[in-house]
Amino acid sequence: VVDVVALGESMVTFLPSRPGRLADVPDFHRGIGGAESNVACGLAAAGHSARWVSAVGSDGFGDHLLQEIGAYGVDVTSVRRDPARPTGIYFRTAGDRADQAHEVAYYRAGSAASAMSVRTVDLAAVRAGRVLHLSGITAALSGDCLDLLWELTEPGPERPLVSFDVNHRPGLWPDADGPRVLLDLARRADIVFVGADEALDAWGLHGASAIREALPEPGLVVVKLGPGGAVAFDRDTAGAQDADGTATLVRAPRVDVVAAVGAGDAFAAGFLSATLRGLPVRDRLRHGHLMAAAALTVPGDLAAPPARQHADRLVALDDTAWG
Ligand code: KDG
Repeated sequence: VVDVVALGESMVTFLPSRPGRLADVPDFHRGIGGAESNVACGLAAAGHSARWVSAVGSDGFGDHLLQEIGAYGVDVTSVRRDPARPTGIYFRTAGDRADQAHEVAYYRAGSAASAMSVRTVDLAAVRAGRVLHLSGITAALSGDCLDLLWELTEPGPERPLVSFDVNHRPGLWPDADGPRVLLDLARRADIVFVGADEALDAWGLHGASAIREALPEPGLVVVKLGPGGAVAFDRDTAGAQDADGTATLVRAPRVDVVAAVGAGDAFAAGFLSATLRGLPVRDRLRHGHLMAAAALTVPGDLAAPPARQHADRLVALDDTAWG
């Protein structure tokens, strides 16, 4: 059994060589992006067995994604090569300063991954992990991709623990259905990751408790509060009479942010790694923050996480070190 399977589209990313608007940037560095494969890479780097399931074109960018993600130790053997469709790519600016707009230009409509469906994806390979990590990005890619998520989140004996990162990307949704669909999907998951800002944008929900009330089903809901940290509502381990579950808030370490992109994925990887190790919720949040801190301090999506022994020592520091 693999520890974690992550399913979703990955893309070759082009990052500007210097600050500025996309209209002005003269050249770009190539990187890799993809929320779900980022989570798989983070978990593999943290010592877990991880598989990424997706589709890429039979093109050089597809080769590049398989090489790079495979080099993290992620099993890429279930990624389909599609000779008829290209690998998606995207360009973005860092948008790290508050006064700087964050621009994203996707070239992914009609990509190989957007054609994933219950017919083309190896469902047994997707369900073979202890944890299946999905995100709301896939829901926006196509009707077939959305049907695939409904199938994978259908309750049943074959279903692994489903982790779902809401990842609301308004620019990807062709219509106004996104928020409603994302809420329905989140309600079918076992572990949900959502930013307080995206819950406000998508669902008009103010604050962590309102989000928790809107998601009564999942055993565990993690609401990310940016620099304020993250709060986990853990219904699974709460007493039967405690209908709201227990809430655990852990503040985030303060770091000099280079680029926020990838930080949510790194947080999910740290949290899931600690979950697989059976650690208590407070320590899962701390491991999430440590991996996110590493990702926040590099321009690309992925950063090498602290070694497990080192991370464990940081997590074990007393509450004064964690604010
Ligand atoms: O979380 C980082 C991702 O947003 C980035 O890698 C690109 O997957 C991506 C997307 O679809 O926005």
